[in-house]
Amino acid sequence: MFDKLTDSFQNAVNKIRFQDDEKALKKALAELKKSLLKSDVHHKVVKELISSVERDTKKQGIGKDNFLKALHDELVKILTAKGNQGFVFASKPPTVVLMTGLQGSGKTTTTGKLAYMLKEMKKKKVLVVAADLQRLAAVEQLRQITEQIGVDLVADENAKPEEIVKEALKKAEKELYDVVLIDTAGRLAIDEELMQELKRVKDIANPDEIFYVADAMTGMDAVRTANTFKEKIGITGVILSKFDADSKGGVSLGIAHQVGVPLRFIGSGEKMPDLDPFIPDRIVSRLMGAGDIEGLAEKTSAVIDEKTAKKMSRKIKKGQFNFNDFLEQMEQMKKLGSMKSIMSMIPGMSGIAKQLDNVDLENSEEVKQIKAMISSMTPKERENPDLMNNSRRRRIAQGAGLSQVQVNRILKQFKNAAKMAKRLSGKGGMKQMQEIMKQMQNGGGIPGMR
Ligand SMILES: Nc1nc2c(ncn2[C@@H]2O[C@H](COP(=O)(O)OP(=O)(O)OP(=O)(O)O)[C@@H](O)[C@H]2O)c(=O)[nH]1
Ligand SMILES: [Mg+2]
Repeated sequence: MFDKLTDSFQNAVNKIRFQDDEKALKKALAELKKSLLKSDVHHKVVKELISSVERDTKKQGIGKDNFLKALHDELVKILTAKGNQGFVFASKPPTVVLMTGLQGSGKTTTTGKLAYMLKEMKKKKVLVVAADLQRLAAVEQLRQITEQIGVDLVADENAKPEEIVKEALKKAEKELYDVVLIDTAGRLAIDEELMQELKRVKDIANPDEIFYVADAMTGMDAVRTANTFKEKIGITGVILSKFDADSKGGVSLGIAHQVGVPLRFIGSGEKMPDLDPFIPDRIVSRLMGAGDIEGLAEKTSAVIDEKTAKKMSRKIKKGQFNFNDFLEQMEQMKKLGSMKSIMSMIPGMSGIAKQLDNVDLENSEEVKQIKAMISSMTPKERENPDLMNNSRRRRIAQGAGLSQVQVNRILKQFKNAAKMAKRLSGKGGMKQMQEIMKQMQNGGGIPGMR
């Protein structure tokens, strides 16, 4: 997610040795400045960062460690604005959140993502409210999203947004919802009439939080419009959507500082799990290539049920991992979001994450074929693929729309993968794993899967 920025920081840090002179520091700072500007970080923010890092490094003595520490501390400072971090619940439920933003910025998608996160990770009872009646298809879009994630919706195409919000709050009170998320109409630009509507909704909703959803691809415009919304209706947090499409990422470094409101979440894809909390010290750790173990642990522990994980690892150790387990694992992986964002949270793996740019595990041809094949197999065969003789294999291939060669190849791959997993889970497995990672990094692909 932050590949380019991480590269910039590493390049700068590499310019300076463990003990060094002023000339080296100047070089490192120049490199840092150049690459930050290239990543679209605002020039004022860059200037402040550079001068503080220079001052602090000199004060502590010029060298790699002190430079790193100064950079780390300064980044945390710049990314931190007064206010809440991540999602904060009101002391008395329900926590009411108003979602605002320009047209097409990603409000509705982000509302769905927040609802999904609160339901799946925090086990909260969430109510979504469709207060966008500008666009005819808006209510339908929200209906589809909430149905998909299994969250309740209050909508009425014929009522005014204020009325819907009133009704939703009553319902939330009565039925003990933990969180109410209000999706509002988009504005093409800062339009007075719609601003007034938003103010009326705000007055009735009396929200605990007002999030401004900004499209990361709009760069500096995101900062400007966020500032206007802050002035006109007051916002308590910014969410940057479409961060996956914004290859530079610089706007995320400046926005909290420039708007004076914390950046709370980052949207990194179109799917529901593609939303990450933006917690400054964790982000800095990721930016410096040190991963985010805390974030990873939070994500996996909420999604992966411990009992299943233990059962799986026992099976893997015995080499008993079968096609039923495979389907179960795929379901769990789906809840974690993109492979790329997971990899970038593991220390030292940001390099690999970069190469996973276009890997969509769920929709890859390979996985589609495997799923088609599994759906044509009987439960017994899924448990024990050796039961399938030639004629069964032919039938399965027909049923799945595959050739028999493809079926045989998948079965063989699966056997190899199970063997490899067994080996890796045994003694010295970690070391072998590292070897494999190294091979992958050199562009060799996943051994045993080809
Ligand atoms: N790649 C990517 N696409 C996103 C992200 N968030 C939203 N989108 C896409 O952006 C488009 C607009 O998103 P919406 O959620 O409908 O935006 P909106 O702000 O509700 O739009 P209006 O209701 O018309 O104002 C959709 O196609 C989304 O799939 C993201 O984080 N990454
Ligand atoms: Mg919308």
